[in-house]
Amino acid sequence: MTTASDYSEKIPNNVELREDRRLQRALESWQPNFLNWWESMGPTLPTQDVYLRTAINVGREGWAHFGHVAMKDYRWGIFLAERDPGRQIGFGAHKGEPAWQKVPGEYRADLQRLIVIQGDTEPASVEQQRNLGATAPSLYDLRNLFQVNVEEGRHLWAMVYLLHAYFGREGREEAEELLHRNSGSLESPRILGAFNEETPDWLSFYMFTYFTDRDGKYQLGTLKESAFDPLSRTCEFMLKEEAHHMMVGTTGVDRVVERTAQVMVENDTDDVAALGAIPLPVIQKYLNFHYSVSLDLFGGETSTNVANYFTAGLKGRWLEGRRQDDHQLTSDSIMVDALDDAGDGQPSIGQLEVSALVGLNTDLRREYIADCQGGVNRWNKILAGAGLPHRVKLPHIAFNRRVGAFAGIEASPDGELLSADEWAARQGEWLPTDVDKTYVRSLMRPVHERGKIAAWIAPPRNGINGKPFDYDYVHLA
Ligand code: BYC
Repeated sequence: MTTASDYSEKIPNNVELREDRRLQRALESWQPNFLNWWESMGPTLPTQDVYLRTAINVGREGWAHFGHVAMKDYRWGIFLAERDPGRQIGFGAHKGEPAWQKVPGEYRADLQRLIVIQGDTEPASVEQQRNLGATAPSLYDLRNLFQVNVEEGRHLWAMVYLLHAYFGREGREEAEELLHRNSGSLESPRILGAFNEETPDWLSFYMFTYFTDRDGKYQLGTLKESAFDPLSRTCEFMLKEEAHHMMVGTTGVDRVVERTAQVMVENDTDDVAALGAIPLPVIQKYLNFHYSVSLDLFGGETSTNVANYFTAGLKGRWLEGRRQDDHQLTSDSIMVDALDDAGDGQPSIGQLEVSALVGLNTDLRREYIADCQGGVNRWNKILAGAGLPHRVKLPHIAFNRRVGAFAGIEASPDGELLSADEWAARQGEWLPTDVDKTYVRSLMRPVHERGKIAAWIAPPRNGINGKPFDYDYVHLA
């Protein structure tokens, strides 16, 4: 079922907003608050206009428009994927029943919580990235940063629409709160850990868009399965935009590794810091950090919350429809990573059999880890292609964890358990130190000239939307 896209309204949408004046008014009164937030917490680099993709519809025959727009005039709209009127719930206790068009009273609180957590991450990432424009390595990268930022803004709109349309006064209050919490704030931080970390340099940005946006891909994938049809349709469309964010991260790290490898080979040295590239051990440390904080975003290895979400039909599994089981899991089990304590006070890292429902965060995290390994394989291929024996790798699942089974212990990237003292003495070998961060930051000088690129990163293979690398992607103010 297609609903025509209305692009003439204050808030572009394909949800027939004009048919519901109350909702339209409520969202129109949230809009200036959003714009104030964007002005005060969004990108700081002044620009005239940016070559951006704007979502204008959801159909197969083209859903986006590309063109130079002033960022404050970006048309943040509300777009849900097309409705399938015959859609049935695919898992949990309500499997086979028609998908819900309204929120069932008994699941209201849980659904609202999931939507708020999802919504909270979107503006958080914009806040984390707000100063990066000042040090962009090229106009192409600058444009991609802003594209990611405006789309995260649109994803906030997507969640706020659901809160306003389906959760009454409480939903409207939560929508306000989404603009009041801030990344890194001491009084009112963002909800999930990774979204209070800094993104102070472009290596962090690429790692964030590779590892943390990828958590977004997997979480949205599970919410796309939701019995609550408006949430499912919203997430389906968000995933379409998310693909570009993945591309920015994947090719961003590719290009850093490529440049480092090139400088290593040309100068026959591992010590590329003196030559203006980012040393491989520093890249590995950034990878270790962003991967481990992103693993935390999946919640505990075992969780009754996730068991309840699944049974209720609120949150499914990654590619639920392709799973070859009963989609209810009431009598299945799964091995999850766990800390074994043999009773002698010497814990070790092992596995534990638990009910499949309680282990669903682990199930999703494993899908994610397999996907992350794909990036590592790519980067190692670049190193191998340059004739280098060096390799990067994903650290052990227990490394640097602050949530879940390993929150209370420390482990090396190889999974060796460490005492607190050993960890304190050695963590600088594995996580970026102040010296590493200062070095990376020292490379972050803006290259805002058309067709030019910073020396620590290789140019991209392709431009955006068929445009060349040296296109005028951004006009600075
Ligand atoms: N930090 O039962 P547990 C994205 C809390 S990213 C702080 O194991 P559950 C994006 C947890 O809330 C995707 N707290 O957790 C990316 C719970 O609190 P309560 C965002 C944490 O509920 C880049 C307690 O610990 N979307 O889109 O099974 C740019 C016990 O935990 C953390 C979602 O996450 C943490 N890391 O799973 C832009 C989807 N982890 O109940 C955007 C919605 C857990 O004791 N969220 N806690 O007060 C969910 O599905 C789940 O809430 C979680 C946690 C997966 C986050």
